Amino acid sequence: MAKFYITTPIYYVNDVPHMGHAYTTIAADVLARYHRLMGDDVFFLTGTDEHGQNIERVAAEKKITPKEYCDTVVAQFRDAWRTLDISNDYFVRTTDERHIQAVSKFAAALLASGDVYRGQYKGWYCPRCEAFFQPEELLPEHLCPIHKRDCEWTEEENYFFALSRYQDRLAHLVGETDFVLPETRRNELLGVLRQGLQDFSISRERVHWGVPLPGDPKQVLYVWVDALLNYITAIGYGDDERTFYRYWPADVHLMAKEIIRFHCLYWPAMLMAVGLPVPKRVFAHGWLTKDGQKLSKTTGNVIDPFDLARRFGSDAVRYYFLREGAFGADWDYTESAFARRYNADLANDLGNLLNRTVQMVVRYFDGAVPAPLDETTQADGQLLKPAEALRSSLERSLEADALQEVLIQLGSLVVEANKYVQVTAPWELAKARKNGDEGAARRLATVLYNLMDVLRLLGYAFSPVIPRKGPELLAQLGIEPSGPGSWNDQMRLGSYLPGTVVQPGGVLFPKYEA
Ligand code: ME8
Repeated sequence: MAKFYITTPIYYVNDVPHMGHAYTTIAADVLARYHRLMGDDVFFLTGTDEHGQNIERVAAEKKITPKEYCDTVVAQFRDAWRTLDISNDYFVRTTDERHIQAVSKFAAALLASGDVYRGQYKGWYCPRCEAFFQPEELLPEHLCPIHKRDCEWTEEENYFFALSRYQDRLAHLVGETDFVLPETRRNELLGVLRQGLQDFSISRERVHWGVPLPGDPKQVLYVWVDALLNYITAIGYGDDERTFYRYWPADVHLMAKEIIRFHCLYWPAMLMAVGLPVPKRVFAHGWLTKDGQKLSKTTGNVIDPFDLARRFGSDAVRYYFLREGAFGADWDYTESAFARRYNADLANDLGNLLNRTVQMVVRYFDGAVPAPLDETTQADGQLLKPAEALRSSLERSLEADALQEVLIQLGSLVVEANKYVQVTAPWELAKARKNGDEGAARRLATVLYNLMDVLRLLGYAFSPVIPRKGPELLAQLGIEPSGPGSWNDQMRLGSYLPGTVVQPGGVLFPKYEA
């Protein structure tokens, strides 16, 4: 059995969960669910990043301990993931005792690697990014290029990691392998590599809320080093070798594009330094904006996953965010586009296909799926050919993390099936059958079998994206959801048992009226 280890970033608890976080997490969930259907041994990880100066400061303002502050935000993240039906296998917190222990072990190994030295740090520091910037990277007035807030001039004695020694190995990893996708991100990193890599400091003297550095407890580990290590501590690095080696290296780290330097340069180099394998892939998707503006708590430009899930249903949220923008590109969210696509793709195209098909099985065959009696016509081929090809085209898109493609392929099969209803006009066949036309009777049975079989395929293949409505759709077809490893069987046409009794149910996706 193949294994599939997928991760999201661990989100900072300095913000409440918003649709930006949800976007990555939904994408990871969908990939995890497909891989489970395919029979892989899946480990899907998400969690929270809770250390650092920023959190220390916010908690002090609120007059609570950092841990108390973290607990309240973590509860909201857990709640968001429950609301969106996220099926993570583990939720890691950097304040977990287990994480802290394993981080200490890793830090000790790193200190012993020969790639760490003491030095003086001077630079511009953004406490929100928890990162240093070169003077030329700053905006005027020493503003952080990401947050557009003040950076602080900082001088302190730190431990440094000799990233520059990994220049050639990283250039090979990034430039010559499929380590980073999509292509645009690879080019960006090659640009960084061409400028020459700088060593970076892995500890902080003035921060207290973090993991103490082994051997020098006046220093805590730099929050980014602490955070990156979640990917190995959560699967047992340092305390459960068997599980660790069962899943490591990760198959894919998902994230948005702003944190690829940490993941594609710092992270593999640190792993190389202690002799561990590097992750197989980093996939960086684009940035979501709303109504043309950056998502921001301060300006109130947020997309609230709880609100959307309440009004549209969690399945619709999951569907829309993956369908609307190419996974990898930046794109803009507007509620009107969401409502439009919801009504068009889900309420109309998919919902109506289900309703009218099931209704026809009830009307013309007393609710029992007919056996296909006829030979295949050209019209049948128009529907059945793409349906046959669906499995391999989905597999190709999933392999490339091309999630929008997955949904486009499913959506075009829905469109094809609706066309098939128009072209074959079962109601005409039913009339002819009533008048004793044997050929029309056979055709009618065949047409409805084909439609039902394609609906079955769609309900199954859509389920990782819409884990509530997919099984509901199948239930209306009289089919139980199938478990892990059912992919090859269920993605084959013709596996619908004639005689199965349909269970017409409610409207799958009620029309949304603003
Ligand atoms: O960076 N569009 O945490 P973070 C798309 N703790 N994705 C978005 C987004 C947007 N507008 N806003 C947020 C951190 N995201 C670190 C990570 S990992 C070892 C440490 C998503 O809370 C996207 O996945 O700032 C992005 O990379 C992540 O949230 C940043 O989360």
